[in-house]
Amino acid sequence: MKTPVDIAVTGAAGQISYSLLFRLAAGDLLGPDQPIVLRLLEITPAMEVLKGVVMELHDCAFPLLHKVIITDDPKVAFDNVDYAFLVGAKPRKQGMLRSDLLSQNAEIFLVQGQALNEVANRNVKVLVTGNPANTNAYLAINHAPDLAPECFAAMTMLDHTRAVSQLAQKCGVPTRDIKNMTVWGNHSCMQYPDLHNALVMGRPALDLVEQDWFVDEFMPIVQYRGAEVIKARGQSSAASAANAAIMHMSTWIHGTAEGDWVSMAVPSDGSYGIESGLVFSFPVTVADGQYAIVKGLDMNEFSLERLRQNEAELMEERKAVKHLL
Ligand code: NAX
Repeated sequence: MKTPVDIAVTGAAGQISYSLLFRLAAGDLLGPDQPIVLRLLEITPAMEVLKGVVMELHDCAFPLLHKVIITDDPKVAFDNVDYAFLVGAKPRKQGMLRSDLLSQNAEIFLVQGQALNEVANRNVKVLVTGNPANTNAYLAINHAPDLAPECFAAMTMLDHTRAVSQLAQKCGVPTRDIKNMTVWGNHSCMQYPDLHNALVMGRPALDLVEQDWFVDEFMPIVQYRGAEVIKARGQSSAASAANAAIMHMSTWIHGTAEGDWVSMAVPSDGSYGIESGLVFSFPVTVADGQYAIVKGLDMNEFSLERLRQNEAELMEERKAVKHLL
């Protein structure tokens, strides 16, 4: 049997983790012959709930689940981890200003960035899901100076899979026939789900769907999908978010398929004119565990304007947390 691999999950008693943990333990990330240790972080008041989740994990008798560690100390949770899913964050409460939400979450990711810096494996892959995901990742990167910024990414994979699914349904094809989908920018309603490079069975998507559908239906459906799920379910996306987290990390480990790419929010290197360092969703390919932004795509004025709007929103978010940088 292989040596177990340590995986940290924060917000482990929350909704997304209630799906994520069981999929990790079932081998959905690292395969059927890789044992894992789950290191679960929660805030102290959520420990009792977390104990219940751990009982259920044990009750599944997963052959690959070597050990479960629960803690409210980030340094224990991140000790020597290879993979960290930063899911836990404070939800926006009624009457709370967006700037308050940004600041409160920024403090969480500042502390977690520092802890990762101190104790995580130097090649750790850290996926930030907790919102506002891009800016939280930016904060964590800034407080982990001894880790390469490329150890971090924020999650726009759920936006990506939502976009793939909408296009596949519209064209009446299975999702596997959609390639080169891109969601640019911030994981917010400002995001830009872009069909200009998407292919449907090898043909340009924009030859197959009307421009009006792209702008007036596809884009808002993807941008506001999270709100629609809340309206219908009374709770935010959870199983689909967990699936996206696994898909993001799995692609980061195993690579993208030949001729395809995915959307990941990663530190900008200035590509497409986006301010360096901002955590921005780009089309990326992955090989040997390293992501690379897809360069040189032709961008029309419509697309460039949407990229600039996303950059401006992320710079505003950064301004709201600058006292913590
Ligand atoms: P829940 O509120 O169900 O769970 C969050 C958990 O995080 C709670 O159990 C809470 O105690 C814990 N927590 C809070 N502060 C913590 C800290 N400092 N350390 C460790 N744990 C902490 O939310 P859930 O539905 O699971 O969503 C989690 C986060 O994902 C939210 O911020 C949510 O907005 C975000 N999402 C991001 C998505 C994305 O695509 N990037 C999509 C889904 C989701 O909306």
